[in-house]
Amino acid sequence: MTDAVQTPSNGDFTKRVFSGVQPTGALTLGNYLGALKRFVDMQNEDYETIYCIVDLHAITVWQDPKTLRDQVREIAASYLASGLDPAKSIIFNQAAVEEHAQLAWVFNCVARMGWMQRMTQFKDKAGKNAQNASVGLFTYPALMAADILLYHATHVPVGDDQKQHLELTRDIATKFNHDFGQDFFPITEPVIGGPAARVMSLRDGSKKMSKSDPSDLSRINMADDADTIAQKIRKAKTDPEALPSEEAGLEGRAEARNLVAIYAALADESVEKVLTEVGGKQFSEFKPMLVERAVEKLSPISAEMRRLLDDKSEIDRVLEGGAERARAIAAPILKRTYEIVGLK
Ligand code: AQP
Repeated sequence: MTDAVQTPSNGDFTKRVFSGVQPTGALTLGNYLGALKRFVDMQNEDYETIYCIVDLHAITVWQDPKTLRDQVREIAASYLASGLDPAKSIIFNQAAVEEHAQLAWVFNCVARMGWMQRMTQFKDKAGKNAQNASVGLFTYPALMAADILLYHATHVPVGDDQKQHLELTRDIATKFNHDFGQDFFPITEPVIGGPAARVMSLRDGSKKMSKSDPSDLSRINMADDADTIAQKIRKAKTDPEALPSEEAGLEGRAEARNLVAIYAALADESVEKVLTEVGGKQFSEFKPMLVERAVEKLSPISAEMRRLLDDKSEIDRVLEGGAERARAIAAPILKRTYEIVGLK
């Protein structure tokens, strides 16, 4: 890792990945396929990788102080059990590196009200009672931009739901660079795609699978045991038709598309390829195949999570070491930002 502050004038930005997950509950198969699995893939490619547990984001909605630290550890356990390796990736929690909040303040002053007001996630999460939502929930995307740009990250793997926030990060970087006449922040590329960029609820194919959905039957949790996974998939909403052999046949069949996409992502195959294998099958035949895939992938991960959470000292060591390495990159970038703005 380098702690030099790079700008395009002294060379291209290092290929660096930043991404994060909120410690707001047990992770779902959506989080795994849309985020964690890709975190691991990118760790093993040609990038420096930084993966954060974004606890400052979590408190934009109420979190019980007694359980928040354990929720952070649970996400850390999910990261490690999924294959993130602290020798290859920096793994830490956001609150441990104060520079995140400091850069977020600068970005709150760069971002415009109109930009924030367009964010659909705020509208979804605040619901009908927007006047009662926290100000933090409204300015969440400025903190997310700070998370990413504090490390001059060039690539961010996220699920499809985060695309708009990534665009706002690019807008903030562009405006900052323009306002202060320097190409200081990179224009970060989102890394979105694959069959599971948006895993949908098992109960409603028009809604994202989410860890905060009130119905546990709507999602598969990474820590669910084999019986629970089988039961949830058996109860998953479907339609009476057999599966098609081509993708066009999934048109207007949100639940069928979702189950096939999950299968494809678990099997590391494309939806087209899966349909050539399962086309013509009824759900009564396909669902047990999906159960088998899901259990095969998640069982070893949940067993390793249980092992890690049995003795939390290993997790705490990883988080402490990660925070130190993260700070070594973040501090000079924040310092230079303050200088550019005229704060030092
Ligand atoms: N259903 C999903 N399909 C694909 N990717 C998903 N992600 C979340 N749900 C899906 C991706 O997981 C990463 C971490 O998400 P997060 O915890 O920071 O927040 P989120 O997007 O708000 O996820 P949830 O599960 O819906 O959490 P709650 O219920 O707390 O709001 C992100 O990369 C996200 O895209």
